[in-house]
Amino acid sequence: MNDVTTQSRRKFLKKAALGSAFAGGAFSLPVLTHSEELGFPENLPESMRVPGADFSNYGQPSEHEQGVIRWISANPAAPGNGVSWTPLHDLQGTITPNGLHYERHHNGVPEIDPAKHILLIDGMVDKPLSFDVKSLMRYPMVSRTCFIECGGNSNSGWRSNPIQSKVGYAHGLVSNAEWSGVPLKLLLKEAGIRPDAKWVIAEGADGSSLNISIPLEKLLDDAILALYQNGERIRPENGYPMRLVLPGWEGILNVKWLRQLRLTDQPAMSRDETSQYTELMPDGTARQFTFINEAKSLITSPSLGMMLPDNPGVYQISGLAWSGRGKITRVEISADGGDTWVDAELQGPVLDKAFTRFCLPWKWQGEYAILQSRSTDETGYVQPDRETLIKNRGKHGFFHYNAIVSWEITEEGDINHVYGYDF
Ligand SMILES: Nc1nc2c(c(=O)[nH]1)N[C@H]1C(S)=C(S)[C@@H](COP(=O)(O)O)O[C@H]1N2
Ligand SMILES: [Mo]
Repeated sequence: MNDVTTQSRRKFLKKAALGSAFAGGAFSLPVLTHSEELGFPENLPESMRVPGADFSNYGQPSEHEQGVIRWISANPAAPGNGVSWTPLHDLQGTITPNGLHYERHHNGVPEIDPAKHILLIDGMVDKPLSFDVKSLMRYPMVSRTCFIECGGNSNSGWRSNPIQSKVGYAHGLVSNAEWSGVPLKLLLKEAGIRPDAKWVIAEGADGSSLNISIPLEKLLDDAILALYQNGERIRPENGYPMRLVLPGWEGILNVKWLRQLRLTDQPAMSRDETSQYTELMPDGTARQFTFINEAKSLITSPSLGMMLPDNPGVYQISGLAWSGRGKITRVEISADGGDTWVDAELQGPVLDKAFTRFCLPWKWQGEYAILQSRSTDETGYVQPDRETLIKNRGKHGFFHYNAIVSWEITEEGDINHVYGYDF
């Protein structure tokens, strides 16, 4: 952004004290009169008097919703390696439909016959155990709604220029589902944990034989061996027939197509915890074993790719917040690039380590604005702005980007992604 314009806009915003645009409920919502104009039901179209389409064995979204898709960014040089993004900008509420849960595969989706798949628990245990799906189905199950987020989500934020992608296609390597399955602690205790066991090396049955080290503590806390996703059996791309779900912990640890858990006294130091999923810090050392996804939030509407058509008009600001440390306790919204903040409403129930939807009506009078959201979790952690994140972590980060996202609203109602004013 040009400096002179930045300065004058900044002054203008200060004067306009945009925070007041949120205050009170002193504006009225438009009254809907369309049903009267249509003359419903006398003018019912012929197509509505005859029977509609047949029953179906498995429902699909309306043909009018075909644009609501996971955006695929795959690596043509390495088939099976890539991601597909959840279209967060097209969704409401907090649950990600199974067909739209983001995907991250290192070597494609394996075809697994559930009748032949076995999970082995071995290493530092009293007796190694193996479980097939049928035997697992007899264990007591729990259900838990939580997000899973790739450590590489939002990493375009580290670039020096803000990318102009829709929210989901820049930040949608995160999804939120109700996972049902067997608490891992039941299975580990049954195998008998030796006193010196500290780590568990988890391995998937896909071609990449992904293996990753997980502190035993987490598996004894709230980890689930999930068999169901939003009520139905896990989708092949999300780990069918079974996967690890570690609420609040980085995506890579949520091993899909899980086939082995080996208890050890030290981490494996595998590729995905040394050369990958570690972060170079400003002093040249690397952060490793950064398990937790820290608090984050995004305004999903209005957001890039949309427009503000009514000038002036009332808009419902809506978005998502989540934290791997616990519950979201607060989301604040700014329309002036972070000078003033107003609390958004959190839609309940607010769940631990899960998406929380926030909303706030905003009266826009055609002025230049920068919309931002900032989340706080129950530990008191506050989502940082980009400047603070870079100060703490350096400029060359790749993983764990959780800075405040800024949408620039022009006087014409166009929306752009910006990094704010001063950085
Ligand atoms: N076996 C196996 N597990 C895996 C992966 C993989 O490639 N193979 N990818 C990991 C990564 S990096 C992420 S972010 C999550 C993605 O889970 P999802 O595809 O269900 O969204 O799975 C993790 N578990
Ligand atoms: Mo990931």
